[in-house]
Amino acid sequence: MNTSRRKFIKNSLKATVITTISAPGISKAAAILTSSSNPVVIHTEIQKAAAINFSQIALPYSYNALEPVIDTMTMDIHYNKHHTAYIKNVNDAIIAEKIDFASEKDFFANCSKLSPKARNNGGGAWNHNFFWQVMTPTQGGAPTGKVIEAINGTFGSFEKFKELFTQAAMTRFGSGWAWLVLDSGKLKIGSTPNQDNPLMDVGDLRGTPLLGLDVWEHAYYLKYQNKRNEYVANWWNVVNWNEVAKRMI
Ligand code: MN3
Repeated sequence: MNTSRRKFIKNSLKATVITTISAPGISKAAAILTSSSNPVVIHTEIQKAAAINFSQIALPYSYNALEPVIDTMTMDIHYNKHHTAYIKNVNDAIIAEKIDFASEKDFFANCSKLSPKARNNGGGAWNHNFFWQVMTPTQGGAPTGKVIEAINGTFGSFEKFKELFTQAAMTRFGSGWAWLVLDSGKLKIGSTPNQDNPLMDVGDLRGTPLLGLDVWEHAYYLKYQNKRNEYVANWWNVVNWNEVAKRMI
């Protein structure tokens, strides 16, 4: 966290404490202030309470809902084992390393300063919450409205867009993600390694994620084994274009 931001938070917290104390009936904050001669202690106490905490969203559909594209066992293990572990591990890191960013946005914008544990598990926590939401059993097919207009305007056609996105997914060596992002009003396609994402201050691909595809082997190996190309080709049938549209602000 940079100095000016630290100062800002410290000052705003101080202001909060003073305001609180001037109100009657809030004895706890007053007690902290009066019992301590060191204002830094107050700052630390309050900042801990405001620290970020990642939580796992409820899966928006049942484990078998994306069959036959994503099989039930893969969905169950992916959500209940892999994703749950990322959530637990990032929250452990936040506590152990006293990470005190107040928002996910700030956490990722300062990712280059975090430990590998915080960065990798923070990415894993966020990326999967995103991934579950951009899939649906009831849609798939082609996007409409402003999404198709933007895609056609940038890539020429939906087919060309799918070709470029598939290329990003296929050429990501090892584990990672393929993304469609909005960067300063422009659509971009790219990929990130491991659990990195375009919100992080690392790597070349930056922007607001609109669509993301997990290409870790754990996402497809039980059903597709080494055939990542078939997984990617079938995945278009479960893309939730309404969620993509919501993120295009
Ligand atoms: Mn995964």
